[in-house]
Amino acid sequence: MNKTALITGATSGIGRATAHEFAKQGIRLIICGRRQERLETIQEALSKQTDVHVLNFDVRDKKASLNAIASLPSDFKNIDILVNNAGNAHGMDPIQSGTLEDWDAMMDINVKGLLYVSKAVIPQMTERKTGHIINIGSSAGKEVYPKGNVYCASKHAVLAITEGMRIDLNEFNIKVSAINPGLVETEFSQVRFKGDTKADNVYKGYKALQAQDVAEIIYFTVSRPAHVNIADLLVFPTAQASSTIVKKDF
Ligand code: NDP
Ligand code: 8X3
Repeated sequence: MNKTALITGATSGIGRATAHEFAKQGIRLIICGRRQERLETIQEALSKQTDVHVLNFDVRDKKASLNAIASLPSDFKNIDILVNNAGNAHGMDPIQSGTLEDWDAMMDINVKGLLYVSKAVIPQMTERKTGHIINIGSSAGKEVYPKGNVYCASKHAVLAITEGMRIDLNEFNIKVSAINPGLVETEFSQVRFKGDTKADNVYKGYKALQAQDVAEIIYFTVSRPAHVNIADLLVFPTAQASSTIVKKDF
């Protein structure tokens, strides 16, 4: 596939697995994240399969996001596939005891960060009348669960933005897709629970989705024929029926 993809949150979990999957398929990569060492390690590993450019910026920082994407060398400027993946849950508290810092982090990263990166990438897509934007939503964008409040709100926003993008970019031949996973075993819970032991139990007693499972779905989505757009996809591990119903072995 002679295409160029920009993946945010490529240093871990779903984003990193997607970078590996895309590299395997020959897609040229712009990998983004804040952890420089990881970006370089991934670049080194994947450069054997494809061209890889690294961008280190915090998606919360509007200027840094716009500047980083503007700094791309000319052979990486035409981005065919944008995977808006960077994001996390921060905390899991009832609304009456959640912290402002956690709320800011989720809205700033999951929602505003996605918008900043999209703002920087979309103009060359509209100009070329081609492109595919994949927004990583969540089952949390489809239903609200106890103590999920603001994380669920951020992912509901991602779904609304996805629909808005699909409508507004329709005339430019740009595909827009939301991929919405349930429980995926990544660093997500380490971040959510700030390293607390609570994180250790989230994926115990059942087989959660693995980052590779989602990466394969993302590649499937971007490799459909030109006339096919997977608009909105929900994927759970088999053990999960909804945000709150998970069949565990204990
Ligand atoms: P990980 O914690 O493993 O990965 C999160 C990625 O986001 C990292 O690469 C991290 O990079 C990046 N990131 C976080 N904050 C920022 C920031 N401020 N600026 C730039 N990059 C940032 O989690 P997942 O792979 O699980 O999560 C990826 C996406 O999938 C998220 O949007 C998440 O909401 C969504 N999701 C996850 C599910 C799960 O159960 N795991 C289920 C459904 C959706 P770095 O720290 O280097 O900046
Ligand atoms: C991540 C899945 O259930 O922890 O988006 O919200 S969940």
